[in-house]
Amino acid sequence: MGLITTSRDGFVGTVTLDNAEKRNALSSALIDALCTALEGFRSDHLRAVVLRAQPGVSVWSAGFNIDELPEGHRDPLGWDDPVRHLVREISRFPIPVIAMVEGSVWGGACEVVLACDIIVIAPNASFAITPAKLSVPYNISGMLTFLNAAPACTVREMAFTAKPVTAERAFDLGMVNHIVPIEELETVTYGIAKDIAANAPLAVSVMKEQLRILEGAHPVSPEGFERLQGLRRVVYDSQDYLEGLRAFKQKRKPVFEGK
Ligand code: KGA
Repeated sequence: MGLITTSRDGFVGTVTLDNAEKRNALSSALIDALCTALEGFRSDHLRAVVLRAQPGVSVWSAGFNIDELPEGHRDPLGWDDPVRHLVREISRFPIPVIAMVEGSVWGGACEVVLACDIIVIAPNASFAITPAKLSVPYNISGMLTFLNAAPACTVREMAFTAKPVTAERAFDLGMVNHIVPIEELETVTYGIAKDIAANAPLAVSVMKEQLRILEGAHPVSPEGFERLQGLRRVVYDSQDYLEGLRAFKQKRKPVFEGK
């Protein structure tokens, strides 16, 4: 079974997440397929890409494939983690990527959407930052994706409570570009894609790269970086981390003890 489908219309490419059975959880296989599709669009010189799920889904993506997270004592979200690859691929991709979202977006998928260049959502979209639900120490560049997308107090509330924010609130906070009735979602999204495609692709891609470098220009001292990595290690070495994974697999609420 395919995990994604792709299509193209003129200069606009579309990648559709197509594994509703597993709620489009971001498995390494799905991410490989998605990155391969993006590379194909790049070599064919497309000018805008829409990233979407199948129409009518209630879950756009359930985030990291929790079944693939390591059992403990290993950084679960290190440099080579598939979601990190995908976020880097989208943000370094020389073509704008537009996320078109209906349904709920969880954890790593929330980061993936927020890493896209433009976000168009339906009123039933919602976004949750979930590491605290699982006792996973999110990685540093991932936290920066959230900080670049939402005010710091919003990131704190979302990260500490792990509760979804509604589409309307995400729009009011400036986290997304447009919220439109579901019947207009495709028209508005593909209208933006066509506007981009009609412009000069070299200028667009260099502006995208300028914005990426400027957004990422947050100096962290080596000591600060090592401190954060050390603190993250305490979390993935903990009993709570194992409990978070176990509880998900056993379909029950986790019992966290802070150790
Ligand atoms: N990873 C792996 N499998 C998943 C999954 C995930 N994130 N989410 C769902 N599945 C599987 C689930 O185990 C079930 O498989 C199937 O998808 C349908 O899910 O059929 P199976 O083999 O039992 P379910 O729960 O029955 O669907 P639902 O009732 O429609 O509920 C949908 C939601 C999205 C609400 C529910 O599946 C859910 O809560 N999923 C986890 C959402 C989440 O917490 N994601 C965060 C993932 O972690 C993450 O991104 C990290 C590491 N982070 O934030 O740090």
